[in-house]
Amino acid sequence: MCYPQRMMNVEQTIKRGLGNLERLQAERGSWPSDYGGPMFLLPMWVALAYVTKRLPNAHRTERLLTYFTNVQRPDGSIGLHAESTSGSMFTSTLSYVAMRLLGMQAEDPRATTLLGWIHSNGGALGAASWGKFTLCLLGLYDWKGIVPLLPELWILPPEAPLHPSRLWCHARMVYLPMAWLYGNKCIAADDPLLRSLREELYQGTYQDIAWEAQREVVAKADSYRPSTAALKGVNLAQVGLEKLSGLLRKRALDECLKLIRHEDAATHDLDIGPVNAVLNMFVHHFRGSEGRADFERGWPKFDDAYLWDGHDGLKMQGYNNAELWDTAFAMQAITASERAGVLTPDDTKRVLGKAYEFLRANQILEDVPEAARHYRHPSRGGWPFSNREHGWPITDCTAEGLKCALALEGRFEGKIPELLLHDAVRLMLSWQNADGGWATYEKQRGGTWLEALNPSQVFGDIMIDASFVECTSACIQALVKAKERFGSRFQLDDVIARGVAFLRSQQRPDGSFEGSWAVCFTYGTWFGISGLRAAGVKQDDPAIQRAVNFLLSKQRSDGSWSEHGDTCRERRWLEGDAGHAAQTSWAMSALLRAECTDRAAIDRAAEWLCAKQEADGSWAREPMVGVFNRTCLINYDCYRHYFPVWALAEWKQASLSPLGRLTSEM
Ligand code: LAN
Repeated sequence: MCYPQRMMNVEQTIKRGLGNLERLQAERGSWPSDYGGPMFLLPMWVALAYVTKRLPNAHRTERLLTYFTNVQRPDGSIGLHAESTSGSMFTSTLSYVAMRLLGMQAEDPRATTLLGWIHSNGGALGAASWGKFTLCLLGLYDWKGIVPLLPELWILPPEAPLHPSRLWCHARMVYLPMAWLYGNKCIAADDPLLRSLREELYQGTYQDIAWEAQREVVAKADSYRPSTAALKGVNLAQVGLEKLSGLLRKRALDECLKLIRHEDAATHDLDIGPVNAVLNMFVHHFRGSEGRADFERGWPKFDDAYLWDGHDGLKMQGYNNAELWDTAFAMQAITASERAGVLTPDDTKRVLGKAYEFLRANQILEDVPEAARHYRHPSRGGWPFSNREHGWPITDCTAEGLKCALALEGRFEGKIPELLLHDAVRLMLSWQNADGGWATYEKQRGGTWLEALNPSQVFGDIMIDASFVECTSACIQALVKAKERFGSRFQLDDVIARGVAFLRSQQRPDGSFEGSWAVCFTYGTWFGISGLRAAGVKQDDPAIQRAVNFLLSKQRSDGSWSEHGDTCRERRWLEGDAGHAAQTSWAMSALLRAECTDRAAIDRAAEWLCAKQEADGSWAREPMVGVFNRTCLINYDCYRHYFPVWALAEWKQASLSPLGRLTSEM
């Protein structure tokens, strides 16, 4: 394609893409979207609804069953996530139970194929630990058959290396209600359906199962992190300690409950994520009349926030929503289009004005009450992933939020006060780790050795919050802008330099950076290059050159990039089936930011993105690219709407500059 024609093509694509973004924007300024994918969440919620006699009405039940059916794999199983390439005993077992609790007959072919898969893959006794735990609550598995989750850990001195406050906040907040429920050995009231399930799930008679022997049993399908010798030792010790638990149990359970209720209050009952949202409600249910008020306050939050009726059925989302995160990226795609001269500030006034208002309305203004006593880091000035109501600020969400706030400062009424921007900077500084990087929610608290005690079996790297390429890059980018804006008010040079050193230390021998929160090397390398370049690392620096060469080596002949979702679990590049718009956008933007001299490669990517746009300005639904804990994919449905626009805007901007450079790219 000749140059002027390509330029026009790109410009029209961006304009159509922005029209689409404007259409999808909600009145409150954000971009609500489907955040489903993980398959262990919905069955846990169904279990709760069943136990508490709150099963949904016929229409919603149908939508739930539609979802289970849509994600069922050709072999009858259900995977850890909706696009898994293999079945999981954990999610297959829980989904089978959920489908039956929702009223599906045992003879229904969807149930029989699922159960057939379970039985021919070793049986439900091999479900991963969180599956066994959920079955225990339903009385479908015996508490003797799981490794004890000692509530007493919570009353250890906080300095103890095994104190749960050292865990990654997501693991900590899941194991907290688990400890309470385990400590009380809670079991739902029995009924004929549950009795029948006890016989359906296991081959042989339920009464004859040797429960103690099942503690470490795990199906091959669920064994991503098999027990280490250290974990086996700790498990044995816990079994011994459980027998002695009498004296301290009440105190420990009281402490757990105090922390659970604090989490509910601090998050307006949303809780940090869908797992503890369900488990905390189980706790309140089993507290009986004492827990009634807490339960009634929390229950509506599932409908308000976690449940999403999508194109493939009614599902439980991985978070209460992804709105702040999506809004911050959409805003950056739009401001990049302004810089590229495709739109004027007048054109974007409405959409950016609303988005800015959402940003302002969702910055966190206060620390949680008695933060330290409840193991919470300060929050004030931070931005969350979803909304202020949720209340847990995150390093890179704060960084993306701050970047947007600074870029749009002074353009709209109802300005974010400068003092709150200072608070955001200060919070980011307080989060920097000793290794120079940034983790997700908190500073690193526990040693990396704790991962050897990961009891989840199906997830990797769940135990501690440690520095990540993405979080570090985002914080560097934001702090560079803060330095431009606030001058010498903050001492940022050394902070940024240490961040750069961390990023450099993470580059792999092949030049790539591994991403942890999306698939995978295109995402990580986009962040790696962006962070280094924002900090002033030159385009001819060997780190940049190596990263560029890596990306070029992975470009497909049609100009796109495509990494398969299993890349993250295998930690090596696996080529995807077809060009992927979000991944192509990351790679292309990375090359532009690196001032890659292979313009032809970049132009091919731009043409590919233009050709793939739909008539309404969107890009078609594509394989999920969000990921957590190495194994579970999650759907960031808006990525396909704004990342291509953003990358194309950078392409246009670079094409306009005499040296083919992005001036102020980020
Ligand atoms: C998220 C969502 C946001 C995400 C980003 C901000 C995008 C990332 O850059 C840092 C990590 C973070 C905060 C993240 C971590 C893991 C989460 C919380 C999730 C993917 C959403 C759901 C997931 C959570 C762990 C799901 C529940 C499962 C457990 C294993 C507890």
